[in-house]
Amino acid sequence: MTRVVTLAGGVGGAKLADGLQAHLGDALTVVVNTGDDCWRHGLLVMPDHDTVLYNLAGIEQVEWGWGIEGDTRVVMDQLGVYGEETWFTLGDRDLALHIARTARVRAGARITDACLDAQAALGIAARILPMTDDPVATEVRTADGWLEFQEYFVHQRQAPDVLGLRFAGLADATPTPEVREAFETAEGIVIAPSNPLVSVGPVLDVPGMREHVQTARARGVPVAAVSPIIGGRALKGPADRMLAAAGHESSALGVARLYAGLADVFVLDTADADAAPAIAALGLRPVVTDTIMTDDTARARLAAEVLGAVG
Ligand code: FO1
Repeated sequence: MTRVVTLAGGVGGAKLADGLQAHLGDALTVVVNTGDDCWRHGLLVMPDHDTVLYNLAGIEQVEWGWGIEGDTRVVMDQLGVYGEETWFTLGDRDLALHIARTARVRAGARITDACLDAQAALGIAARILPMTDDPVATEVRTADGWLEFQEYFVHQRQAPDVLGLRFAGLADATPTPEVREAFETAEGIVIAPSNPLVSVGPVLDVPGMREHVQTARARGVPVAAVSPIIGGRALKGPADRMLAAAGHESSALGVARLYAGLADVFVLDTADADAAPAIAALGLRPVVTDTIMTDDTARARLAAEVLGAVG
């Protein structure tokens, strides 16, 4: 089976990763963004890892794209009684992950090892690797100053205009040995349909990560990127507004420009088929298909198309 490494962030990346796992099983490695990670009630919460974890375990809350299907909020409600913040909602079963993982990390385990423990416990075939075990924190500049990512994304419901982005700690972060080894043995690389600025961007900008991708490409490993923008819009989250605010075109072509020189193939939705010639002019082979993953069948179908492009 082709060993594939996928770079992913939130919901879109998790859905494609789930589709890829259906085909690849343990030949899939997902390298996830950790810039959204945060400490809540003394516990380490890793939204992008955990969204992929629950999707690959088949227990994700599908409507929201995060958390566990059918989860309850008894602990959250009681935390409110004690005056704790409750705007960042953590379900009871989700809290169990944060308690177990935080306990392992406090006992000296690497974050990667604590994550791999949870994946094994949930019987997940693929591997989900944090991009680094070093602390990285995405921050969003708004008219009211710099906000922590979840304060912007959840508490302020992505309402403020994004005037800037920064990634505290990223310049000093290093890829884990597992991430380096995944790229060294990769036979295909997929950039998932995640936010190019705050999900895929931080992964690629871990010092040395782009070199890992380019070294793989130099030995013939194909790289396919999937557009997270369809008809100028993001299906979920603020990617379209963030792209525009950062001076990029909020379109499949605008995203393709960000991956030119890094990817060989660009997978875009039929809604944007007219952009294919301009994308080809960037040196990316366009693959036009239905990229909307409404259910497991659609996830596996898109994954098959993507694997066909890197297989
Ligand atoms: N997103 C929300 O819109 N509201 C929440 O209360 C919320 C809680 C939450 C808890 C755990 C977790 O892993 C994710 C959670 N998210 C919530 C989603 C999260 O903010 C996003 O998944 C990422 O940070 C953006 O990709």
